[in-house]
Amino acid sequence: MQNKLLCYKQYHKRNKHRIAPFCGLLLAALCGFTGCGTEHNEAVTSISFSQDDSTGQFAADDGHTITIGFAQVGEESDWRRTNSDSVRNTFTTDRGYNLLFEDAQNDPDAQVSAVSRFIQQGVDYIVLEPIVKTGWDKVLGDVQKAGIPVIVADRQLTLEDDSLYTAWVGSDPELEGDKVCAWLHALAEKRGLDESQFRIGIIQGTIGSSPQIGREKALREAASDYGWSIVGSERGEFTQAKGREAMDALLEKYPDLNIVYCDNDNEAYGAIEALEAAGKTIGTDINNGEIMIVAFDAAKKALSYVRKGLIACDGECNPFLGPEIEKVILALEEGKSVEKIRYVDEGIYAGNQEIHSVIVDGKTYPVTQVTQDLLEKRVY
Ligand code: GZL
Repeated sequence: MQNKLLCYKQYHKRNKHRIAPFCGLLLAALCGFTGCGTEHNEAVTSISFSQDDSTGQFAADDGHTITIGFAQVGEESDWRRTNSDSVRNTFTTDRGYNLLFEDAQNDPDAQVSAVSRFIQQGVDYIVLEPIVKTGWDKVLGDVQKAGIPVIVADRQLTLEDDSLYTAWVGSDPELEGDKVCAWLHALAEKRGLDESQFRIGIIQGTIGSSPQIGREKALREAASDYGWSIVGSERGEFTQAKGREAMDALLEKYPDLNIVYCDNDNEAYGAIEALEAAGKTIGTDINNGEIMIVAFDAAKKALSYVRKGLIACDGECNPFLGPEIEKVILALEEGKSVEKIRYVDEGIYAGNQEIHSVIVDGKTYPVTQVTQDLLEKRVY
């Protein structure tokens, strides 16, 4: 591994993220830009990282570890498990990290308590994937007073004071929804379907989570634009079991429903089970009694269902956030400023090339056809 020694001065452990940009300039002046000049403050410690030329990733050379408190949502879905693996595989001990992993099991109060514990544990950074958008002002205020930078990932949160977090990286769920709805509209136009006959049931993810709110907002706006009917919604909690229960309830209440909008793949797996058990035919020929399913995440298993025609369209949600979070942390360690909000790239998948691309807010997004070759190469 060719190492580019990254050597810099760390001021005070707690406040480097706050004063580091200034400190970096001051130290650069003092050290004549050598990066590793003489110390000017007993609190200053010298840390050197090596950067692997092939991966571009850094690792601490001298045993210095960065302690990270990670407050994870739970293990409700394939997406979440892959997301947790991405974080665990990034912040390993041999790469210079001490990862304190707290799984809140989808309990918002437990997640707030975990963040409070991180303060007591004196972590260097807190990484939070908030179960729901609200309820974070008090505990993140305590975190700010303790001088610990917060990186929010995956889901968004609503705060009175945005200075309570340093950076956010993740998906844009409303755009994910816009793409899938644009695909539904394009399919209707291509096939000459009467969109006023769309009777859509929603299987909702965790109520109050940004993906549930964003994906549903996109659907309701599209329904209003194109004259679709949203017949009802049931809670699926992003899980397969609840997704099945939700589908059973929707079928019971709305027997003429013809499209199911699942907030994630695992709910779609449950919906497929329920529809097949009810003797329904799943497909896109809704004029002849088939029921069309669309979903989000684009996990490998779901894409195999897309290929089989069980899921008509799947909006990708990128779970590989570990390396993206690390980029933020290493930038802060180097005293650099970081983007406040950064969205990761995501695609949209369908079983055929009937619709080649969709346009959302003037931007064109290619629709990827799920082929056997794609499935074999799919990591997640
Ligand atoms: C979306 C993520 C959602 C996934 C679900 O960013 O938070 O939570 O879509 C997961 O699979 O449970």
